[in-house]
Amino acid sequence: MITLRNSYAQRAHYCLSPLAKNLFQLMDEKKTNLALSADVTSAMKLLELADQLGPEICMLKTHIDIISDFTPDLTQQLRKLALKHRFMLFEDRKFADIGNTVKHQYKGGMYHIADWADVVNAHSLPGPGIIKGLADVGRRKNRGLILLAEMSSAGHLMHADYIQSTLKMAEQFADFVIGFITQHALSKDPHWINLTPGIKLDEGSDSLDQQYTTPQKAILEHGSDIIIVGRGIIAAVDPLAEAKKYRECGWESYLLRCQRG
Ligand code: S5P
Repeated sequence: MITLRNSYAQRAHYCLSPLAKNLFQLMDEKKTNLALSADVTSAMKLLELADQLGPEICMLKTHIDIISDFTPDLTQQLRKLALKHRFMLFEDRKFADIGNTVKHQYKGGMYHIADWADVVNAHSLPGPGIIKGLADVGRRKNRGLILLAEMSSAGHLMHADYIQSTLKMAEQFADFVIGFITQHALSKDPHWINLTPGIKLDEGSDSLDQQYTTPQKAILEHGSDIIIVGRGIIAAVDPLAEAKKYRECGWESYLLRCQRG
């Protein structure tokens, strides 16, 4: 039986979403389960990070609305770098409205997110209509959606029943929803991708209730597949050297999990 402890390549066969399949394969071939959260406010800095750290990562996570000098050229350049270094673009938009509204937010406005982001995320709070709205736009572009099941911040309101309901909702759209933002794997089903933010090499917190766990704990104890790292890398003196450390740590933990079976 294929479980979460099998390799990414084996799990790829069980994905109903073509994008999820591609992502597992990319991780397997590139040997990285590191996503960089590039939370910077300048377009040039974002492009620099994407080019320099691109070879180390499977995904570049953006908050496009914090860029103070945004122009559409930025997202075109990001797409070029995603192709050059083979990583996916994940716009951390955290949609949270009714289907009709998120449709507009996803495809239009200033950012035209659906035109360049391989993956976006959404809260399950409004109910299945939010997924239907995003799927209307994203399916035909071969995009994927991640549902926020469990956040990393202290005192969040996503309790066990909310998390389970999020999983049930995802199951109805398994060709479009690729997995979850979560601190723990939600299901034994091998096709869901579990992405975990709130990762640093040392546990701790920040002054605004962010909580950190280590790559080893996230992957070996909590069933995470992709570690999302922001300040642990970008605030370092040498972000490239630090990214290599997180990459190695994430990949070794994954190999150990596969070995243990
Ligand atoms: O529960 C969550 C979900 C997300 S997507 N907790 C998070 O921290 N995030 C995002 O991950 C957050 O918006 C930020 O972009 C990143 C974590 O950044 P770091 O600097 O704390 O590693």
